[in-house]
Amino acid sequence: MTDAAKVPDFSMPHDFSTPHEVLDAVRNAHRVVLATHSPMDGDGLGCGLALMRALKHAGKAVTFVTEAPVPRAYGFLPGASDIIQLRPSQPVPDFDLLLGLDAGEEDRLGRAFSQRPTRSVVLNIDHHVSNPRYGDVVWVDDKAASTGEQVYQLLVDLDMLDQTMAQALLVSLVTDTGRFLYSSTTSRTLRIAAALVDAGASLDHIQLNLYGARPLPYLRLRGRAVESIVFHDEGRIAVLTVPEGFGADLGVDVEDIKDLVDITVGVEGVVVAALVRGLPGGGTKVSLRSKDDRADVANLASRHGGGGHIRASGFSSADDPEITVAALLPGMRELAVAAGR
Ligand SMILES: [Mn+2]
Repeated sequence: MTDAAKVPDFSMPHDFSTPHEVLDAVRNAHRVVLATHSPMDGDGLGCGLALMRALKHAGKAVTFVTEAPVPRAYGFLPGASDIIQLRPSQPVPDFDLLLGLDAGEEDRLGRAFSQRPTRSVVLNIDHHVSNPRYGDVVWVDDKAASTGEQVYQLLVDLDMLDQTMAQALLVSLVTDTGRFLYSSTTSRTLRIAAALVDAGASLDHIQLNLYGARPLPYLRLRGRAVESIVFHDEGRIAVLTVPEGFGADLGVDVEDIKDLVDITVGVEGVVVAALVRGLPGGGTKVSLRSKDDRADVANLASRHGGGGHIRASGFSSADDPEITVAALLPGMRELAVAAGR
């Protein structure tokens, strides 16, 4: 702290409120479909559960759809079992509002977007800096550490927040900020977390049910992953390649595999890390992480057709993992150099 430290202002910043078009779109809707990126993470799931509950209370017909299984780890949250996993041939329920949550690209909403009714409204609520602003009503706030921050504000402005919604949104905040430790965490994040706790949400409940209750297969998977990390450039770059089917014998979720990226970037000395996942039916999904703002992985991901945040981003490739890694490494080396020593 400098001696010129300002008197802290504990009020919410004035520049943060729900855009009125967003409030109008939600208020005017009758049949709402909620969707997030597939497979979903804790942020999209928490936002969807909170909104599902709120909009049901408001008398609207609401369906929260997904095309990938709901991660089992979040089964402790009320409403998680009401999320509809669409079968490949199953039509998306009819709707007049599609509420896209935490989806940095429209494609990530799946058939809820691609098969939307002609006269429906698409509302895009997201915090990814690379969001192309798809949809009819757009609320992208790249200062938000999670979409949960935006949905918190939306539910406050609709005067609908209750304890159950607050708990779901606290999961959004906690999971997307690495338990409030990532650089994306702001004082606003913490103020909103405090407000959620005031509304009855419990951090201990999340600790006991999520981080303090890891299934043994999840931990075994992480052990295997540690053995498989390949380091480059004197340990400043870490790449973990997981072939399709990695951990299948353990019965883990896709979400558990995606979490492995935190191990790669968590190693001492690593500046830039990648998790390179082979996909069923071919192709590769890459998650990038950085420990230094000068190593901008959003920029690197965008060069490969993806996007995200400065320190967390990703992209997809039609190539297999080996070719993808070879194409990716030069860019990772540039970032490791940009970050200095
Ligand atoms: Mn998010």
